[in-house]
Amino acid sequence: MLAAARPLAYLDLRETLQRQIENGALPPGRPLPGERELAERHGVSRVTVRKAIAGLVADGLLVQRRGSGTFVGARIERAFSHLTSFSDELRARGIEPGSRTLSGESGAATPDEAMALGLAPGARVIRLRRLRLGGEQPLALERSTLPAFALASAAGVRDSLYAALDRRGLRPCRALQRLRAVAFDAEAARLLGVKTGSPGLLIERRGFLADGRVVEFTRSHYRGDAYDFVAELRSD
Ligand code: 16G
Repeated sequence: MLAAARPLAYLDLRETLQRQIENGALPPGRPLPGERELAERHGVSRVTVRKAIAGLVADGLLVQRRGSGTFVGARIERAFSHLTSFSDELRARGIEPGSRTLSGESGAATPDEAMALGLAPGARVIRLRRLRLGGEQPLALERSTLPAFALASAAGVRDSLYAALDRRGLRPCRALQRLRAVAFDAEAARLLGVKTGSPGLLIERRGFLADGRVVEFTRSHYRGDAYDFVAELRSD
């Protein structure tokens, strides 16, 4: 029996789908069943299904891709207060991390880079620009600048920068981070597969070694529709 007459049926359906997303019955990236199938399965009208889906899209739990349907959003929770790498965080969540190097070079530090890394102006640095992927999905764009002592060359970084630093015993043990909201410009949006102007999170990280040297200055642009940054706070 259709329940279109029940004005709040879409809220029930929205809650049911939300629960299924949260408990993993509908895992990230999975296409949502079609409108007709959902309507039949839950005994509601297709209008109700459409309304429930619209609400979950607005909440970021579902994403609609033109031409290919509605998918469970692959939102990833990242700790904001632990020093981890992109690759480690994704693997811990059972997602295969990936990296596409867009450019890698070495050159003389600009005044900004010299300041961020605590180097003399003009010192040699290595720059790396990468598109970061989770499975096949682009999730972030990262531009890292490192002092020359940190890496032999940009080519030495395969999938993980921190793995490359680890191999030289130079993984940062402390970092300072700053987070800011941004709107993606056309180039970033194209690489990340989102619309120009979509919201993003810019996170700048300066990573330090135990002896106080800065080993990394990275500007990461994370997709706002894919990430939640979480931190535990204490009052003392
Ligand atoms: C994270 C870091 C970034 C670091 C990268 C290394 C944030 C905000 N940024 O994305 O600073 O360079 O991980 O990841 O967490 P990788 O070892 O997978 O290359």
